[in-house]
Amino acid sequence: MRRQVVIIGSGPAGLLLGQLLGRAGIDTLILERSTREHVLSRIRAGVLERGTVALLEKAGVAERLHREGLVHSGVELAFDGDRLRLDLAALTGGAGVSVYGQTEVTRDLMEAREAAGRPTVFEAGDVEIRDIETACPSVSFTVHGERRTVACDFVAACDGFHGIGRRSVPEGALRTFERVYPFGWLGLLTDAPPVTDELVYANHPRGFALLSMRSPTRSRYYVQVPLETRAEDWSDERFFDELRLRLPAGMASRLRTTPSIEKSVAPLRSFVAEPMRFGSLFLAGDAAHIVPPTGAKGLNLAAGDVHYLSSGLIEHYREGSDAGLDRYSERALGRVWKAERFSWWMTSMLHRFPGTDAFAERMQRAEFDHVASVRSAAANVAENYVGLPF
Ligand code: RFL
Ligand code: PHB
Repeated sequence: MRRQVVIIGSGPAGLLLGQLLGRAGIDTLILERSTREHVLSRIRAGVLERGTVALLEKAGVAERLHREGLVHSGVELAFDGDRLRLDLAALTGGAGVSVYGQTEVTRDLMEAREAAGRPTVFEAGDVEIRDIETACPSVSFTVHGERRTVACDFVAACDGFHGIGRRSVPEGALRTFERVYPFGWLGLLTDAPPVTDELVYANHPRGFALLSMRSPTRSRYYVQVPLETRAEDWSDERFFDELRLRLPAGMASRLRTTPSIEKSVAPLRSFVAEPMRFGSLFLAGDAAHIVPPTGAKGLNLAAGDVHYLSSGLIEHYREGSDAGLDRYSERALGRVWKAERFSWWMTSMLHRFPGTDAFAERMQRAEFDHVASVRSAAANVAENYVGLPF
């Protein structure tokens, strides 16, 4: 069997790449380790930048997003009970973000792929990538106990941080950069109307808290927790009690304890692998970089990579030019590092770091006051939050 492009991973990066290439007449096969149901049950991101929305439009999968997604033209920061609303629209000349769950983006893309009859192999085990230093790479995998091999022109590793793609690059060809933060986020999803109209990111002496949402009837909340925290040890009551303690008084009093649909702990990490290409293998999304979720950038960065990679591949097949592919890593990384900076900055300003000193805490407060009082500082945060242009 032969395909033009084999995509590993059916998360947002792999699915969006498959959709954009498919619409351009390029033949793709997606190999996914998990089941379809498992991929659709992972609760992750909730905020889409305008560039991500535009790319989903281009991919022909934005109809439900426009119908059901919530457009937010502001976001709130809180510090020890003091509140600051960033008017994203006023600070950026009209931009905002869309609140629409990653689960929904994934579902829309999967349904579009199925409707177009493009192939995906779920539960593809032991994926192995070979000959990426040549123009004839191949990918082998096991499905229903049978080993298969597919030859192709290119392999796109969209298989997340723990995937096989990055590990298939020869030792020494990649340089990696990493920062692991000494805390995680405990997230809770609940069927209750959000207590605020916009997202609220709060720094409090007890730790960071975030009020987010998925729809007018579904809320998503997070609290900073020690790394060793187990979600099972946190009852819904305990979670809401802690969340209330970290919020400005007016918000805390409106927050009711409602049953959780999902509760999980996510560690926080910054990570970049350079370059994002080795021969015929391209890395995209979490396979190449991780940001802490504080800036809501992970899924959006995956979309940015897919924008550059899809246009390079389309140029290759349509015009016979490799200029876009040759520049892929450089163009993607330019945007990645800016988002790494923003996510690191938001994380540094809003969390309580164990063992930190009073000077570091005053610096956090000074950052908040600076954004609150200097318009250009607020505009800088707003421009990054709505997303830098591709
Ligand atoms: P994914 O979504 O991890 O998908 C990778 C897919 O590859 C499969 N896979 C394999 N398949 C075959 N063979 C192998 N060897 C394989 N190894 C792995 C996996 O099963 C999976 O299906 O990566 P992708 O597509 O790059 O997408 C990245 C995003 O999922 C991620 O960046 C975001 O979820 C990050 N993120 C957020 N991003 C935002 O833009 N806005 C947010 O508000 C936001 N909030 C978050 C987040 C991530 C969080 N967690 C849990 C890490 C909030 C949280 C709590
Ligand atoms: C979410 O709704 O899951 C979410 C929103 C904003 C973030 C991170 C996560 O910065």
